[in-house]
Amino acid sequence: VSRLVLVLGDQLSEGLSALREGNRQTDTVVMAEVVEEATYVKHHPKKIALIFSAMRKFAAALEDDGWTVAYSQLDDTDNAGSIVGELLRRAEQTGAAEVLCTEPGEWRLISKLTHAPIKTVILPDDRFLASHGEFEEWAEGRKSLRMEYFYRDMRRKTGLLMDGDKPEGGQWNFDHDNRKPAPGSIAPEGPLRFEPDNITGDVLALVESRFGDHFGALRPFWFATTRSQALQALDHFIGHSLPTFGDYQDAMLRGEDFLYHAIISPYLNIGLLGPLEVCQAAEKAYRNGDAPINAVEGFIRQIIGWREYVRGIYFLEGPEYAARNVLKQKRDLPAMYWGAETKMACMEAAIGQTSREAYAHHIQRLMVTGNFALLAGIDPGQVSQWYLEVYADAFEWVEAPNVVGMSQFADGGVIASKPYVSSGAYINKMSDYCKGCSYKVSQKTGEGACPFNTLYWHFLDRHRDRFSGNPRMGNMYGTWDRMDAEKRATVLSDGQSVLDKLDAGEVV
Ligand code: FAD
Ligand code: DLZ
Ligand code: SF4
Repeated sequence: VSRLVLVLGDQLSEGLSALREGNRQTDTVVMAEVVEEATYVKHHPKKIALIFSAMRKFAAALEDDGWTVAYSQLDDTDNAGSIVGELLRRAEQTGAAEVLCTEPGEWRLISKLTHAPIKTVILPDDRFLASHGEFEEWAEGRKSLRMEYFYRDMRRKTGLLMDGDKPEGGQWNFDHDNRKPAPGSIAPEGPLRFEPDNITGDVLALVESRFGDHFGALRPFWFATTRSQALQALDHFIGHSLPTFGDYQDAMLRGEDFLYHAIISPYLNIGLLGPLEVCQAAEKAYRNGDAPINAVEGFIRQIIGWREYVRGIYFLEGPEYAARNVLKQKRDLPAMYWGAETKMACMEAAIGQTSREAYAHHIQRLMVTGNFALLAGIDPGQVSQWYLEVYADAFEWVEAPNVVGMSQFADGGVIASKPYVSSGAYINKMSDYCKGCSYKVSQKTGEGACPFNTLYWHFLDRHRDRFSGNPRMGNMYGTWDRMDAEKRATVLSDGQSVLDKLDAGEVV
């Protein structure tokens, strides 16, 4: 009997479990550009274009490989508009009575497939290093689920950067050598860019006409859209940026959107690259003497550590995780997140490049836009939706733990042992944003004071009950309590005026 083999827009991997299990003689692959997936949040136009273009090229490659592919373009007149709708339509066309698919990266879609009125077999997504079972076993009985210990297990499991049963270089983690502020003059190579071909050109025209109202610039579009291009982009990173990746991983500079970052998360997350091959390429550079251990260890940790760990948390914690809001923060997301005017140079830089490139690096996401949202008491659901919309690499399995958990502490500390909050001093140390900002980072109170400075204390003060007993936050509360009472009152009232301005829709 014939079956349908579903391949979703972020499952563009030759070795996908559903393709391995399917039969290219008798089954039909179903791939569909659908309005429901393109608009369940209003994704950045570059993200939609990346996915559609890569889907079209992946479908063509499957056909070359002997598969029959039923591919639906978004504007096909009979397109049913949703994944399940398309499966039912293709089932009727082909007479197939069963769907084979690989587990989607989002509870929303898992639930739709589970409840579809056609028999659907969901296979594990084994493009990750740790299965759900392995993660559950690791998590079982632990008081706290810290990434570092999970990461060490992944090093042992993969053999990456191992020297027998010991970590290469004598330590598991070289982060004390990383995190330098960026020096004044650097000239990072940036990511490899690809000229759109005809297929991408068609997709760009489609996205422009259908999703032109979504936040962000569609052009110039330069993402890799095939596996072979993604491999070139990886090579380019390993050759040009990996050696300095560790040093400047946390730095931020005006006019430098990419620094020494890899810009491979969109390719990893849609399946054009696999995590192990990426790490092996980095390890090879180390073994050949082309990149130092601090850079290579740091890079590998992001992928086999953080990336696998957040996925484990997403599936371990269940469908309700993304909606958590333990701090009960309720404020609406300010218009500056959608490009409205702001006087804060750091926010303008991070949001501006997000709009242009559908990209910002980890520290911009965590310590600028994320930090501000947390300090300003923004509803974490709205914050999470923003991240899911604006980044080309955002899929809920990776976005939600990073935003709801790591950045907004809305999960109550499953991921982070304390909230990632800071005053303006951290941003000033790691970036050149504060020079030329309308606010003064050194000013703690008054009209021109950096909003991070006043909101930082406002946040700690209003969440005192929850955090003052946290041993990692004792110093912060100690500093606050030693400030004289009058100063504290001024800081709080200045912080409150920033919040009042946000509530009134005034420019901050
Ligand atoms: P590099 O800095 O060069 O790192 C290499 C790779 O490590 C990345 O490609 C990525 O695959 C992996 N990685 C690094 N950090 C993380 C992490 N915390 N979680 C998972 N993988 C990681 N990453 C996403 O892929 N999708 C998201 O939706 C996403 N949302 C985020 C939201 C917030 C608030 C924060 C703080 C981080 C988020 N991240 C997300 C993690 C990180 O910011 C991006 O993976 C990274 O910026 C991607 O750019 P890059 O390829 O240049 O990464
Ligand atoms: C994100 C996305 C978009 C924009 N469009 C499609 C689409 O048209 N067809 C498709 O199969 N997948 C798309 N995707 C990816 C899915 O939303 C993704 O598989 C789920 O969010 C689970 O990770
Ligand atoms: Fe951002 Fe404050 Fe620095 Fe301005 S002064 S760039 S608001 S940290």
